[in-house]
Amino acid sequence: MSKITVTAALPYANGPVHIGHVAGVYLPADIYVRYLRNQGKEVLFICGSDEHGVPITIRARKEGVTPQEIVDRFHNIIGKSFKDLGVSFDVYSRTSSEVHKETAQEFFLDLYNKGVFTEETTEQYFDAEANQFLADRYIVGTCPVCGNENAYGDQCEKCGSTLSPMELKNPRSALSGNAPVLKATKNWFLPLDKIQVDFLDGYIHGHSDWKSNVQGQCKSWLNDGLKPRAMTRDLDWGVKVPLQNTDGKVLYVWFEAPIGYISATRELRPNDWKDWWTGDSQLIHFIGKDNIVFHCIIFPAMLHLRGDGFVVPNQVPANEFLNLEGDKISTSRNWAVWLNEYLEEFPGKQDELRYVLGSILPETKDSEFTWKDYQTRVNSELVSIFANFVNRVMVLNHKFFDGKVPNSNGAYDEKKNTCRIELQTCLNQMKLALDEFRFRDALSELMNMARVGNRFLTETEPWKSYKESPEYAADALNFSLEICANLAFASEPFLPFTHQKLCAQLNLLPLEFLVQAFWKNAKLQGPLPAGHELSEVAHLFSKVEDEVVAQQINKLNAMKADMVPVANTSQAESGTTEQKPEIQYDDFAKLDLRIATIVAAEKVEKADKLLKLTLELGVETRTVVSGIALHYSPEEVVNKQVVLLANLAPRKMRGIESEGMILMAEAADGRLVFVSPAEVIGSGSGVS
Ligand code: B3M
Ligand code: ZN
Repeated sequence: MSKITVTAALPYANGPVHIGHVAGVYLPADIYVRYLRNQGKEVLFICGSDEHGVPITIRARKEGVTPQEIVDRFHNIIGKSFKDLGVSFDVYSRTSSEVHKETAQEFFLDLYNKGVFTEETTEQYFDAEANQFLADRYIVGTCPVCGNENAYGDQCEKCGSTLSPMELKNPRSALSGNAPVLKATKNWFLPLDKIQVDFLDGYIHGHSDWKSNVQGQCKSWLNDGLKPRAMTRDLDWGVKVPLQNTDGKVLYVWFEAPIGYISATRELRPNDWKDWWTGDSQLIHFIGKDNIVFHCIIFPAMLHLRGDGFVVPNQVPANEFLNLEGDKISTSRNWAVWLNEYLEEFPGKQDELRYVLGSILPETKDSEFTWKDYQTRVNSELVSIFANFVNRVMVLNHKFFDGKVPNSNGAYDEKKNTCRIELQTCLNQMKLALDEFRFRDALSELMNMARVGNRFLTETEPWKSYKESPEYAADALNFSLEICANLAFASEPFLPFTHQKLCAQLNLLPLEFLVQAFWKNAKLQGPLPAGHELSEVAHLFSKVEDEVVAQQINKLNAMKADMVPVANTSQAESGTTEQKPEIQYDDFAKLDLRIATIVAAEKVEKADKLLKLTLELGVETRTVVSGIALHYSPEEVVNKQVVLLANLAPRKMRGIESEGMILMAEAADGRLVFVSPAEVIGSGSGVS
């Protein structure tokens, strides 16, 4: 039997994961791996934190800590939140580990010794003051396409153009603000142009079995013609280049991160890790659409050139993006539902989130999460159909048959056979959908099975028949329990917590062999033996109240508002930096802007972005909560003079009444800078 290595994209350890990550990558991957395991297949589920790359160094600079401190913090938060959601990795490793460094350097050296790389000396932007070469993200300038003055060296957030640093007009360093100089530097390039002809064209066109969104993106890259790409960078945070005289150079993050899958396998299976990456093993990558080129073009090219029997990816079922309440999910704008916060605020409701996200997975196009939809699906599907059916069956069995499985006696054989055909059809559809990575469709079949159960119970009404003809009630409830057991087995890949709870209620232990019997051939399991003792009844799901929805939407809007007003939102993933719609003077005149002096500051409990400030405005003092805690410590801001929007309606943030808002400007690299008077002036002075 072939081994199957299933990987999930390594999340950047520069922040927590949010529901977009879960729906894009981790939930579909977990459903699929559970499905394979339940069939008794040899599968490893591999993941870990991606701990190099510029986003991490940007956050470290913002917070004034080391990159290692950032990745240590978020590696643990991310790993715990996946575990608590039931994402069943066999290993969750990290790319700052020694085994990864060794594996990545070995891989590079192997290709180097095979003469794969071309050595090219190019001119790169260098910041003389910071004494370092500048990664694309650290170069800012005017976009040649749309004129945005805060475009990055690799991309313009305003018009979406992919850029190279040399295309920017008036480039400046995001580190020192100075104009960078061009300096010669040698790096090692992967000749993708050559590899395209030798291997990639055939490989990609050979995969007509890949999802159309994946094929489409790959073919457009091939049609544009691949270009050599540097696999080393002049940076100090990353895996060092394992060659002489390469100080200050690291492996390109997208060269070494996919090797993280290999090093994580090595960490897990030191003795036979290679068996999972060579021979007839299958390799399946679960990713988001922004990672397609790295998993379908660059990494396969690396594996192919490595040779030594390394396999190349067989399947890359990439998902599109999940949006949130009508807007793109944006970490920098705090427009996200963070997984760790959901798990904290909704204890024991992992499967509600798995079910709702599983029902809206962005498998072929972007999809939308709203809290209203979360409430509707939980209340009208999980509670009203699935849980309601199970609960009625369990209560009736405890009431009429002392909590034991009653005898079946053929009373409803015809109806039962019809139901069994329907249930088996649902299961066949479920299996087909899972084999084709259509997890939404597969999950909908689980709910269809529960609908069959509900209809059977309603048609047979054992609570009525019990009085006159208890044998009818017995037959009906025996079969209803059979459906419950099949629901328990079928739910395992999707709702593992519900699977456990339902099997416990049915007193079905040990589970493994029962679940495998069900999934091995996707066959319905027969009735439970008469007399089998059931365990206590327990509610599987509870309704989501309107207040919960309102509270979550308020939280989102408050978090968005917490983000201090910035001169422009040139942050990654944000909207446009376009000028806002024109206003009249009268509109401006409504603003009461004052100079205020910060006389006290403190962190806000459990809100790593917020500082509580006490401002003095001449005769009065104000309390203002501001989202600058990641940028300034309380000590740094005391005695600063700021501009306060004094007549902004007060609002509660984390229980604190915030009376106004201070103005901040945002630098291109994301730093927040105070808007202050050019010289000290009396507090309370008006600004106009
Ligand atoms: N760290 C995830 C991202 O681009 C990236 C995946 C690496 S998988 C090797 O958001
Ligand atoms: Zn632009």
